[in-house]
Amino acid sequence: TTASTYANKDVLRTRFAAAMSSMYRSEVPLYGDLIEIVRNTNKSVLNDVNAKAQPSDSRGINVTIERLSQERHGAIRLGTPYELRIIKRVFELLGMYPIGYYDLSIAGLPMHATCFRPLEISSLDSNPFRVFTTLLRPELLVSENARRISLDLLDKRNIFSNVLLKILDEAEVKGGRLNEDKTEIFIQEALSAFSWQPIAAATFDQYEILKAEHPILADIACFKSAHINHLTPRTLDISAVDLAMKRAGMAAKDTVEGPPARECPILLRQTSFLALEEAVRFRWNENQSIDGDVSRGALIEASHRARFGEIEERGAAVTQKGRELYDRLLRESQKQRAGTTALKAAEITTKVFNEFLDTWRELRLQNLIYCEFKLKKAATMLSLDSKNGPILEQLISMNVVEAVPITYEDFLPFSAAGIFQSNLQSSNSSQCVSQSGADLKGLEEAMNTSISDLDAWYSAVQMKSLKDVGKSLGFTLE
Ligand code: OOG
Ligand code: NI
Repeated sequence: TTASTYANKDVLRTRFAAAMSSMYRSEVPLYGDLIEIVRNTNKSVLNDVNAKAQPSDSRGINVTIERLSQERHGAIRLGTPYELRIIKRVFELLGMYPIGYYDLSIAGLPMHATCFRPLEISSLDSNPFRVFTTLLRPELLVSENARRISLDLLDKRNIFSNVLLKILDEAEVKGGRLNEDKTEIFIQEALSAFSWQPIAAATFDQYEILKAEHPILADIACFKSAHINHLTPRTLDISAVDLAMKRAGMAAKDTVEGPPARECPILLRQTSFLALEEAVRFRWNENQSIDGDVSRGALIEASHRARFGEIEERGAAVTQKGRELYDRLLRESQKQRAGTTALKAAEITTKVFNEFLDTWRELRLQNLIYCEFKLKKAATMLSLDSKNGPILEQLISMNVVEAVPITYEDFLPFSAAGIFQSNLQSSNSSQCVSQSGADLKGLEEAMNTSISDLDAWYSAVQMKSLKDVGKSLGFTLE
């Protein structure tokens, strides 16, 4: 047979994300419970919106239930440039590309990150699966010993099967496309790189040394896979899900990361339930084989805490100006919040964020958010006059053009850091990292690809929509 049909990347990504979700559900059953809570909440929010006959985007909820019910992000922590380069190739076959740079050293973590996700709007609509992918920066570790042990462990491990590597090679020869008859095996082999491996690659001593330096370091370097450490469904009402999680007895974080609750949601609000204690078995010493005698008693039985459940509510993407305002208000509220209770902290944040306008119209007019412009009705004989202000605004008030806030598809470094910290119970997190700053070039070199710029991406989406609307109206909009 001539197997010349290639898999559609959007379909493949959907299958992969679903397979990963079911793997994680069986590994971490609490994640399954969380999915149920989120599904029920989303259903009732959408019912509400429909019952009130509001336009569905009045809260920035321009999302279909189809997209929503599959929407997830995951996170992995990689140890070496080699691992990152292979992962990049795996994601490429799934139509996911690196966008955005996240410096986590600002939070005392020896790593930086990017997000792999679809870049086309149609692909995002079909399945927006994204993976927050961090890479260890060994050069930031203060302890020589910890650096040596972790690099040694990472150097010895191989998280990818030969079958997977071969499939990647073959697909790339064909221009980065996967034969349909290879999809099942590809999904299985790729998934295994993200699966939980209950027998550690490190000895117990090595684990203890790295964990004392930083629990994240132990999580990155001591295992045989790059286990997915959480999978996050998107909710339309994070406050409601947060409450339901606590009612269901889950040990949830006490504060929600990101901006406070608003009429017009912006960026990203996130919270999580804490990482679970999971059984892990370690070798006594390096002479003991990992794959040989693993019967009970031959290994040290211990546990590790890394994997958790998270939820998020997505709002509008903000412009650079909006982002600067967000960052300033976040810093301000953090300063004022220091040492207060969670309840008080929420109050303070809400008050500080009053400065961030809260109607879609004002947000747009102040150039704080990005919008997609859509033609609402065929327009003939428009009486437009540039003396009456910007043409675009006239079209919007005449109901000819609609401005729909663009959903923020990415992450926030301070929120990520907050999520990391809450799952580590580490007291000395900033002491193990030397001050150094962002290194976008370093991450790009490590993966041998350039990383798309976040702001440029949203700005291009907005511009394209303007151009399209202008074209159908027969003039140029800007
Ligand atoms: C990644 C944490 C960041 C998010 O949603 O901000 C993240 C990690 O814990 O490895 O997933
Ligand atoms: Ni996350």
